[in-house]
Amino acid sequence: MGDDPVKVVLLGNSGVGKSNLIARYHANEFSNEFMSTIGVEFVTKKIEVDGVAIRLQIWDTAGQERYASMMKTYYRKAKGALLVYDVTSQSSFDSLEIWRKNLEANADPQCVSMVAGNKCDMEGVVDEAAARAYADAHSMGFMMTSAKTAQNVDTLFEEVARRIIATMAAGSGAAAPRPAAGGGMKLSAPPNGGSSSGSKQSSDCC
Ligand SMILES: Nc1nc2c(ncn2[C@@H]2O[C@H](COP(=O)(O)OP(=O)(O)OP(=O)(O)O)[C@@H](O)[C@H]2O)c(=O)[nH]1
Ligand SMILES: [Mg+2]
Repeated sequence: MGDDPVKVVLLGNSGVGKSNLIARYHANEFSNEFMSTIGVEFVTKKIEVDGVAIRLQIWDTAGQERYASMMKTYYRKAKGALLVYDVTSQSSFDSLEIWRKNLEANADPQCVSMVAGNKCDMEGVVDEAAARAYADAHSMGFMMTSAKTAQNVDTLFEEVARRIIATMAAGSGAAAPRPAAGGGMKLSAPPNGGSSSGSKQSSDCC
């Protein structure tokens, strides 16, 4: 994949846990306090998936309606998208279709997507089978995650990276896999203002 960063965007209603998913993945952090994201932020993390090095550039923005105008720029050049809902909020799941259509209208047609049912450490109200079926129907991957306990967080980002690698390889035929050099990460703008720690979390299924 070379050293070019690969853009992944997180989408979903305000409060579903986008920033905390990124903070957990990037810095192994979680905050119980709800501080809605202002503007657009990104972090980068270099990982290796199936022997291929890839530098993910993970973008976060507020899921609030008033930021809708900046979304066109947000989607630009995204190779992957994570559509996040909160398993305790039916309306956050119902909104995914709006986010998906927005993505479809603005992102590159090659952009791969995954649905994440976040907050799976809590009792959910959203029917998981229906959520999986929805993801399937639109050729999106599906995963239940918890930014709080770290369940499936690494797996979620690794899976989207895997799908991006496969799509890029199929599209260009040029990207020769090269071994990853180190596990360096660069914090360009911390989602929750904290510093990195970087230890690996469990990725058992919920
Ligand atoms: N129990 C539980 N709470 C979570 C989880 N993820 C996030 N939260 C909580 O949900 C609230 C919102 O999380 P954020 O990550 O700020 O949500 P967001 O999607 O970034 O919200 P916006 O920036 O407004 O779009 C916070 O109080 C978090 O502590 C989770 O996996 N489990
Ligand atoms: Mg946020």
